[in-house]
Amino acid sequence: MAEFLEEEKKIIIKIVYYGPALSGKTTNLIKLHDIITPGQCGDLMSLETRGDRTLFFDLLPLLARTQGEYRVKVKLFTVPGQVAHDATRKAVLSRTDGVVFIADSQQAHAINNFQSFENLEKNAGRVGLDMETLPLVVQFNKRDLPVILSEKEVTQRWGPVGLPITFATALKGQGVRPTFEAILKETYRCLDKKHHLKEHYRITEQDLLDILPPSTQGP
Ligand SMILES: Nc1nc2c(ncn2[C@@H]2O[C@H](COP(=O)(O)OP(=O)(O)OP(=O)(O)O)[C@@H](O)[C@H]2O)c(=O)[nH]1
Ligand SMILES: [Mg+2]
Repeated sequence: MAEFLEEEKKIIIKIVYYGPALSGKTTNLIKLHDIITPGQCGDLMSLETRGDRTLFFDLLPLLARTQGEYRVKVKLFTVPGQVAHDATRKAVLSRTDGVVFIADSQQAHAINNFQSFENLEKNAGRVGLDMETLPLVVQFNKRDLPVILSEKEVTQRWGPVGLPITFATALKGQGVRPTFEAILKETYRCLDKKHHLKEHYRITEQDLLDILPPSTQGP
């Protein structure tokens, strides 16, 4: 639920990276932090980590430049994927405007992905988010590993869920940007419908996409 701070002329949009343990949620934020220019990107804050594991959450604050008087802040969060941290996942998910679900492409992780997606559905319900209308993009990460589901298998299994699917090797930065662009578009569409961002605030989809620097090559 985007926050509209009328006095400060600021709109805050929240996007949460969700998914099973070690699927690459934090890595996606690290790579976005690497490519977005410092003027539009704050520090990546990682709250409590042990080794690779997020214990609480990560936060990356981004700033979109707009034509109108309102500024838009986009806050990216990750949840801790480990099963035990369900209460934290629920708290981080609360009031989000969009979700990127990071799945692990390895065959051995196929069940974990579905369980984590079911956990997302359950927690969305608990915090009053409607999965039917929530902007959502699914990324299949770790495409560089040897024993993974093929793109065809992923599409067969996840296609019926009816969500946009992207493929990534976040560790090398591949696919991170298209995934972020996809969730920005989905989230903009949803917020514009609800709050008339373009008409009332002169904020366009392109304003959000311009958080990313112009793409020079590939993904
Ligand atoms: N081979 C490979 N490894 C990756 C890729 N993306 C992330 N990793 C590695 O996977 C491990 C976990 O990545 P994280 O980004 O910390 O995973 P996470 O989803 O934030 O994990 P939790 O915080 O425990 O939920 C790290 O060692 C990453 O370097 C990828 O595309 N390919
Ligand atoms: Mg993490």
